[in-house]
Amino acid sequence: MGIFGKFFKKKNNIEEENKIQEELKQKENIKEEISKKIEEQEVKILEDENKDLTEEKKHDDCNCKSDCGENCACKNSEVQKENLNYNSLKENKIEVKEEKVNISERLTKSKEGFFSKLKNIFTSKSKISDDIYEELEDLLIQSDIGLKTTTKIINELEKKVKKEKVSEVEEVYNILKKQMETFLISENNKLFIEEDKTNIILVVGVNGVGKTTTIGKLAAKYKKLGKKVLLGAGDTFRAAAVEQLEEWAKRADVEIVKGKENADPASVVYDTLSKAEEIKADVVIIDTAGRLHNKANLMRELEKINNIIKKKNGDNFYESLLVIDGTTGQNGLNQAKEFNEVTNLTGFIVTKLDGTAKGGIVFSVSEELKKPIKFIGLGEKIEDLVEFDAKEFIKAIFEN
Ligand SMILES: Nc1nc2c(ncn2[C@@H]2O[C@H](COP(=O)(O)OP(=O)(O)O)[C@@H](O)[C@H]2O)c(=O)[nH]1
Ligand SMILES: [Mg+2]
Repeated sequence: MGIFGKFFKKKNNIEEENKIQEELKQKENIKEEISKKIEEQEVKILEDENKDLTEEKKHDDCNCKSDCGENCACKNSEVQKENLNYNSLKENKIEVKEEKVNISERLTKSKEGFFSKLKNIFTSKSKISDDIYEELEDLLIQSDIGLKTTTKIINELEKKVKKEKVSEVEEVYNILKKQMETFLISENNKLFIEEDKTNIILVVGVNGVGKTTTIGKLAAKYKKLGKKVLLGAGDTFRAAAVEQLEEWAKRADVEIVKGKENADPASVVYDTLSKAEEIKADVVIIDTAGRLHNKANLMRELEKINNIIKKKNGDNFYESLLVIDGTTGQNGLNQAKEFNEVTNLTGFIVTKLDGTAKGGIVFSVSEELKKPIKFIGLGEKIEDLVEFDAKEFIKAIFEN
């Protein structure tokens, strides 16, 4: 082959190679697009599942027979009367000593959003008029406090202002502040963790609200207090869920019991409680799956888990905490109502309050379900879970 022949052959080879490279690149792009589409689809399925759970409204034992709105008191009225038998508990509770997280700083979004507007309503008026109540009503609803709780707040405020013959606008603001504090249930808002026994904490809630993260944070807290902590990986729907809890167990330096993927969650709970007996654990925290297709499934699953706990724990008290994502607004309240129907909740944990300008859900779950918020999540790190203190919370959002 002459020099030109060689040159053209080389040129052809290069062209061939470029073509192959181009084809490979195109294939890579298509692959990327497909996996993006699959991912989007998966997220949508997940969202739909969670929506199902909150939107499915079967009011079997509700007299209103229509769609329960905010104003329906069907189940709530019973729930409100429900009295947890805390008195039977011994007094030797273990207190969680908080590492000081600056709540006020973490709630900056809420303060800048809703609560600064609240202050404006009062500072922009020189005398008390209906405008104040109207603007206040709009703002409370916007902030996810919900119609029912908002109406109650406004009515009580108006009554008090009239009764006490208040004439200063600033005084109305102070009354509102005190009143909102009373809406936050402060009885039994500490976790009941006793000495010399195995304390069980069951953690429930829909997917993505922050259950596993919160469990990791709780585990670290009790470990720091010198307790023997055991985690139960009851979310067996995905291998990744077990791995995530395992990661947290490592971080908090505590033990974990896990089943195989798709194992019966109740059997994992059983194994966890057996292990707890064996190692004499002080605190057992059980993770559960939120990816349940509908209320019937959820009910069955939780009933099984609760039965196993009762079998092992007898009639002894155990914590059953619902985790609510603070950024999901009134959806969170609907979830609380749904879960409250199927399991005897002992309190709530509201997460992601660092990421929302509307902290209103804190007021509506506490007021409507008459159960305490025990912890709030203020970030993704291990120390970002703080015991809920109504006074401190009000102070943080009402003051600059
Ligand atoms: N900003 C913020 N993110 C949180 C908080 N709690 C949980 N998360 C995040 O929420 C996402 C879902 O949490 P995960 O624990 O997996 O939820 P699960 O499905 O209920 O177990 C994760 O990315 C967490 O880091 C919180 O208090 N603040
Ligand atoms: Mg999880």
